[in-house]
Amino acid sequence: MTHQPALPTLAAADPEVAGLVEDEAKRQHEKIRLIASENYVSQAVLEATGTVLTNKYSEGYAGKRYYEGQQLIDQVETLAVERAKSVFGAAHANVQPYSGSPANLAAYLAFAKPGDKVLGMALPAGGHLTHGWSVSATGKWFEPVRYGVRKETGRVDLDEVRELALQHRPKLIFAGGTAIPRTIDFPAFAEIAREVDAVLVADIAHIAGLIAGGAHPSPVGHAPVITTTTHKTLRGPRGAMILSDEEHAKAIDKAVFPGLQGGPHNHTTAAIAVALGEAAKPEFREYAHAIVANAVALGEALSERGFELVSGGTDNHLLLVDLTSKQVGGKPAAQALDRAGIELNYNTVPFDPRKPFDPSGIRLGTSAITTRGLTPEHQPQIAEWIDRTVTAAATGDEATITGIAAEIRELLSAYPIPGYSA
Ligand code: DSN
Repeated sequence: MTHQPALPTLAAADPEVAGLVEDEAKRQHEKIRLIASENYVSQAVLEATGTVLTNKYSEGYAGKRYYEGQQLIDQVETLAVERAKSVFGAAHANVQPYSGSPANLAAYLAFAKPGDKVLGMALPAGGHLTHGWSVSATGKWFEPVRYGVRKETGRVDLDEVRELALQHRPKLIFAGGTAIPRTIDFPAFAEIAREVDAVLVADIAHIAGLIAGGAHPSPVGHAPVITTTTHKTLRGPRGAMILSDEEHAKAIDKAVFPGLQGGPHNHTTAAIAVALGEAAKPEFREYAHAIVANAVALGEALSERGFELVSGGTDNHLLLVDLTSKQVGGKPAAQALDRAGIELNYNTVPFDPRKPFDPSGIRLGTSAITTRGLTPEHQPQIAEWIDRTVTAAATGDEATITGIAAEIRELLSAYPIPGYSA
């Protein structure tokens, strides 16, 4: 098995880097990837990413560039923009943000001034750093106000969001985050934003693919500004986009360039166009629904084994598990699971008494294993491996962990990943 496309020139020119890439491909093949923000892109997306488009500077937008030679780049970017608008039903799309954090920063630059209040979900409750968390520039340069989830339900407390919005009258309200296992109520957020005249920014980085595939309600028509990465459930290259209505389009474009960024990464733009082409196909709808079916099945199997799921389950691709009752911290559990062949990340849970670097929980997502072809029938076995590994981690039983890694390699040998084959 080798990396695909094959890397003979790289191997000859720089065997050290080629060797690391080959080893990473093998590592990805041999692990059950449950990192909720990761996926495996198609061979076509991989190929588009590694093209001569990386050689071109194209500051500006199609038809209005600061460099010559844009005959083809303009077409590539226009294709990505038109496909984004069509897949999501949005009036406007900017496909240039380098990743999710710069996309969110563009929303700040477009619609707020330093010192303005912004309302976002607290990081330990499931929000993102760029929604105003204190260590982020967004929490230092703006005045953050934070909402959380209800302790009894683990779900966003919309009454609290409304009260905070009325009390603080923020310029921006962020809906969305990185560890939210439940459907986001975009119409309710929109009503609150309207009441206080704030710009609602829906950060759909985690659920963009589910929205594209009809497995989560869309914020289009509710949030005038929508930011997203392109590499999570949407299964594109590492990158980002901002969708908006006509009213907010100009400010977004100005904020991305020249406000925050220089030249767009054209090879990434091409790969985003390819991924959006894939997302427009009927198979992608099946894929999006299969992701959710896998997450629900994995959640049920974990619950049956006594794992405590934040909010009791999931509506999307993501599960947040509180390991307190298993008497092991999230970090040692995640590290043991990685040794066992299951990669995920340790995560705070709402109202976590432990610190973010050593929290009580783990976060799981099913977009990558669904791409690989695993189905709900596989989830009881995955839950059993997780259970056995977590128990082994608590008792220091490394032999069990090594045995599970072999069982997992055996299963995965029948489910190759794109980008690594014979
Ligand atoms: N890294 C993203 C995630 O894992 O959800 C957030 O930045």
